[in-house]
Amino acid sequence: MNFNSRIYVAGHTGMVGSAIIRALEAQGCSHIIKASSSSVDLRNQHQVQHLFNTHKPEYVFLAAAKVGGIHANNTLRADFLYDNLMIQSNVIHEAYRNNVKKLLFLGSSCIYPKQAPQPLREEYLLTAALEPTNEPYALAKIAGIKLCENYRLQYGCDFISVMPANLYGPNDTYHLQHAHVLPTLIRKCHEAKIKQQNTIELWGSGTPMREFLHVDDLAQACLFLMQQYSNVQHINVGTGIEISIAELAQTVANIVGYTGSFYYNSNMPDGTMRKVMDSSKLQSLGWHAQISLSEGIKNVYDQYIKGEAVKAM
Ligand code: GFB
Repeated sequence: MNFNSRIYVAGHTGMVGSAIIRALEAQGCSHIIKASSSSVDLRNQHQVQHLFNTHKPEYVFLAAAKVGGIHANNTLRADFLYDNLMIQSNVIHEAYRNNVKKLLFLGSSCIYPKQAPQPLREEYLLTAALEPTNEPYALAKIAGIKLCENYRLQYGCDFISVMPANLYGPNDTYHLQHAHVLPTLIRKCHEAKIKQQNTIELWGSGTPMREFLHVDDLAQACLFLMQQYSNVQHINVGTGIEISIAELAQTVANIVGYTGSFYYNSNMPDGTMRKVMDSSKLQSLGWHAQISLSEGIKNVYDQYIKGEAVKAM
């Protein structure tokens, strides 16, 4: 991949896709192909065929996906399975048909079994049952990994899969029911501060542990892996640092300036109790995350209060 390569970023308006575009533009890449969901429905095979026939991309970052937090995953189950299976099948198959030089597919740490040993190593995939709240999304992402793996094995395609930790950053979604925990905490703490409320509802027990990765770190890792990694096995991208949801809530409250308390609604699910990834494979290639969680949250909150890079309230 070089400055003049034709690079298609599928999902360019999303948090991950827009971060990859920022990173590519910063490197001087000038031929980036973007297609909004209003012009191309990636679930539609004919529209994806037309897109590839027209633009002939040489490299593809497959960041398009239906995503959401625990409640969205748990309730929009058919949509998470169908949309993601269709999007990734169409894009990966057209990348094969059009002789794309390399494709990078983005998955998620929820592909690993619910009770897998920690930290999660790449080889733990498909060794036991999944977490029920996000089984449809995880199954779709596992199918995406297997598509990349098997197009490589059968046709020699240079398709790789990257599994990030829980992401946050610019262009996140702040929907109170459907978003992930970190943007939701920012919104809840900010609104409680403004309205002078002294208590905030959170979900589950507060005890699950999560590993958070800033999306700009992920974008750097994706560019690095596009250049450096060509292997049949997927690869983890994380920081290796865990935090409980209760600790995260307090961290966000301190940054936002919310001084009230939190209570936990146990009618809402905890999901996986722990999912910290072993990213030693990536680190051994020479890549490390650069953005600390507190620095990243401060940066995102600054943008949130300015109304920048914020979606779907
Ligand atoms: O970020 P989150 O929705 O996704 O939730 P997952 C993380 C943890 O935060 C869970 C708790 O234990 C939630 O119960 N939590 C507490 C809250 N309060 C809230 C709240 O107000 N909103 C939200 N959203 N959570 C998703 C998967 O899992 O992570 C996806 O469903 C994907 O498939 C994604 O893998 C990265 O980390 O539980």
